[in-house]
Amino acid sequence: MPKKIKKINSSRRNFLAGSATVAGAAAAATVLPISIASANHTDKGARGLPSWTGWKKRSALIIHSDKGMETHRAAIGNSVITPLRHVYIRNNMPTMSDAQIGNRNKWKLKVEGVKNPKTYTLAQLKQLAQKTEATILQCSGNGRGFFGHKPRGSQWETGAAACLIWTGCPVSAIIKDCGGLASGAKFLTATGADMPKQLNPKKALVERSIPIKAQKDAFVAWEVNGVNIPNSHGGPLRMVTPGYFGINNVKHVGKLAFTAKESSVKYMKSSYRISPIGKKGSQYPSCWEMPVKSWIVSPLKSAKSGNVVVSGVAMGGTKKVSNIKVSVDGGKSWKKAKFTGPDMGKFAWRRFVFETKLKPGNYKIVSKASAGGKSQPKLRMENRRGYAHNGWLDHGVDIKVS
Ligand SMILES: Nc1nc2c(c(=O)[nH]1)N[C@H]1C(S)=C(S)[C@@H](COP(=O)(O)O)O[C@H]1N2
Ligand SMILES: [Mo]
Repeated sequence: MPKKIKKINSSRRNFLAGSATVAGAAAAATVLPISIASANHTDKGARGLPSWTGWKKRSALIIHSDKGMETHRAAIGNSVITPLRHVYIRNNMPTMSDAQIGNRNKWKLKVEGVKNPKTYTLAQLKQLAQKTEATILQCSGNGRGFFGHKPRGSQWETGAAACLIWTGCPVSAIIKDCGGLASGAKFLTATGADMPKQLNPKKALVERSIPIKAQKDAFVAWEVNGVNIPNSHGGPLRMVTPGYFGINNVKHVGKLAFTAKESSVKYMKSSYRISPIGKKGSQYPSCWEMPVKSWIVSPLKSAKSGNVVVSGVAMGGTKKVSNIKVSVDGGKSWKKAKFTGPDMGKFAWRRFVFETKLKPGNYKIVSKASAGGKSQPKLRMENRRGYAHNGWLDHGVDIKVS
């Protein structure tokens, strides 16, 4: 069992914020078991953070509500992997408490829709197969704050996204161990165990279906950036769906089912559908695969004239990001930027830098990534709830050079 750390402000905690490198994250694993108590959604703990995730770094986050906090644009770090204390939180249901979770290694995962249905404990999954992979966790509504029609929901700008290293058991190994898929399986459906019992599952169960082809990349993870997945990020076991939007990465996962149909709960049927403004319904596309996207991380407001280093992150969604361009004149002319830092595979983002000489004046700096033969569009795709924004214009920054 992870040791409980009561003093959330201790220097050992702060150490995690600095663990932005892979080696640092791995080193953190040996000294930093995490266990966070309390599932009370509204209880404000130390420094304005909700107590159920009081170990977060307050200054790295913008708190939108008691269910959503995003990383400041300047706080995703310059080491590819996002420090865990800076990572955004988005809850549809309250985070499960230590008391609800119990012994982490005894956590159960039920598997259905296979030849031989089984229930695994977390300890058994650890012995079945393992993989470690960097992926991007990004809320479908990241960038919603840029929409003109003020869609309902957290007004995220760029910070409902993180690049994280997970360790878990591949879904393909589970399927194999269960004798293969049952016939007619078209979707991989994952169910969270976080819904309070008194609620109606049709309305409140976090259950998400993704196309069955995603099983080859998907895994159920127990570790993130070298530590046990904290409760507020869906520990002790969480679905990781590389290349797919945040909601499909079901936290506190208790069941995997290989189903003929998509789940009929609200979070599948009507929420997370990309529909025209004023329309809704299950006939519209679900928030599944993420599109190519990039944004600038620095500078954000001002710079000194002379040599200016522009930096940011670029992601390909389900494809490898191949190219990144920067414009300092609002998109009239573009130049190639350079990727820097480790290439952690197609599901991770890449950090980019662009060096330029700027005279005093006002500049609109924008970035445009390409992946799999597609480039970011200039404009957002207007839609009711403000999902899947990858337009480059809104993600630019207005800089005053003096
Ligand atoms: N069980 C469960 N899984 C969940 C959620 C939830 O509320 N419950 N929220 C989803 C949403 S909308 C997003 S964007 C991500 C957020 O993950 P994070 O809070 O670890 O950043 O988890 C997804 N998985
Ligand atoms: Mo989300």
